Amino acid sequence: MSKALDGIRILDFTHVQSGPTCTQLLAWLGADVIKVERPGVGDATRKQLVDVEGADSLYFTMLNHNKRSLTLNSKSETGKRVLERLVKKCDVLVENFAPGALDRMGFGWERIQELNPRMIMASIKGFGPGPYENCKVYENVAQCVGGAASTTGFRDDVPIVTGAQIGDSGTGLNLALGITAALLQREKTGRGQRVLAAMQDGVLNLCRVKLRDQQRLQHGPLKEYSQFGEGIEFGDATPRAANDSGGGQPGRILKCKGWESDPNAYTYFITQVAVWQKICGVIGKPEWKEHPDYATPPARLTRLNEIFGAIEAWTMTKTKFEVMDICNPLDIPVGPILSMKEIAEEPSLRETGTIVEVEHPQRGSYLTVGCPIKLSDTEVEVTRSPLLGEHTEEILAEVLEYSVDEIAEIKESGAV
Ligand code: CAO
Repeated sequence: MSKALDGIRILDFTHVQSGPTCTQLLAWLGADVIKVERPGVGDATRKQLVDVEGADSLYFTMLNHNKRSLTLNSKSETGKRVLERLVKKCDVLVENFAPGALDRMGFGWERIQELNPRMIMASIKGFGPGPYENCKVYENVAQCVGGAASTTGFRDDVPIVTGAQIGDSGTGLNLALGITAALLQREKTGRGQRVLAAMQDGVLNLCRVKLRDQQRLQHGPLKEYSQFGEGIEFGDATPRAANDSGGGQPGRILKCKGWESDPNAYTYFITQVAVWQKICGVIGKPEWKEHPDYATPPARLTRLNEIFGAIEAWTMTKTKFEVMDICNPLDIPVGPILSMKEIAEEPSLRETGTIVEVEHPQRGSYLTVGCPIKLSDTEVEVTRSPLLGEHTEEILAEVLEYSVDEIAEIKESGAV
């Protein structure tokens, strides 16, 4: 079966998490991704969080499937010549170096355009243009400067970063979309272009409902937040709202049977307006169905603690899966808090390729996440990440079309 991005070749200058997320996705969709790494060193994550001595870490393998690895010292004279040829042979250059690194290497946007006017140059940076554009940024910094941390956590406690890597992997997804759009536009214009995805922008984009609430605050308290019903005044910024949904359909995380010993024996429970009467029936409060203090969404807003208390008294008598089994047929939206262990063992996620088991020569088999986007005409087969420099000779010969003697010379120079 052909794949969506067949024939697209990517010069992958990415490292750590954000950029590799993007190029891994492009590789899954069929692009030929050539990961360029420093000889003898490679992507720093290869040797970070090592769990199997001598093997590439899970951190690296889980971000670099379906790629080929070329080692190249792009700061040496020979290395620069090889890189020039690579730029001419590729469609897209993807990078997430610290700001200015590519210019210092001699491969800024103007040089890239001279070498290959069709090339798309795609970058992830911590910040877009402005006062912080030269800053280095990691995941949690992005979550803090993008508005996620100030709105996550409990009202009376410190700001919290989330376990979801919204700054790194989230921005990688944005960049992949930008690249595919630029490839489509190139079909019409014949020209490449620059694509920038800033991590601050990516996090903020995912926090839009909190910016919505910031503006709603100017017109009165946020009535869907628990703090309204508790009579606690709002300040001048969107507060942390713990597990409140904060939207038009109030929801919370509630204890389920076993919560005393199992840290994940909880369910999310949404009191969707359309199923209010069914909720009252399930939790044994039929009198709330028509009672004026409970029957309408505005009436319920000042009573959320009492209402969720009653729902929790019911959920605590059931396991989180029983809650799901009872509520789903009634269209009541609930979701068990699944642990990573439960997710890793969930057969349906294996069947869809969302979780995949991969064989690796240094570490044996391990689990990884598969492609989260399913295309009916592009079957994704997850193949293991490359060893450092595993494809150097192959790429020099097949992609860059160097002769045997030239390859020997390049190797002799220490550039690869
Ligand atoms: N050959 C020769 N030199 C190479 C090379 C190669 N193949 N690959 C990288 N280098 C050089 C770079 O040119 C750079 O050199 P200079 O500093 O002299 O310009 C140097 O290696 C280090 O690159 P870096 O500054 O990007 O790496 P770092 O470890 O110091 O910083 C990070 C890492 C992530 C903070 C920074 O790259 C960054 O801010 N990136 C943008 C934001 C981002 O993606 N953050 C998410 C990271 S995941 O949490």
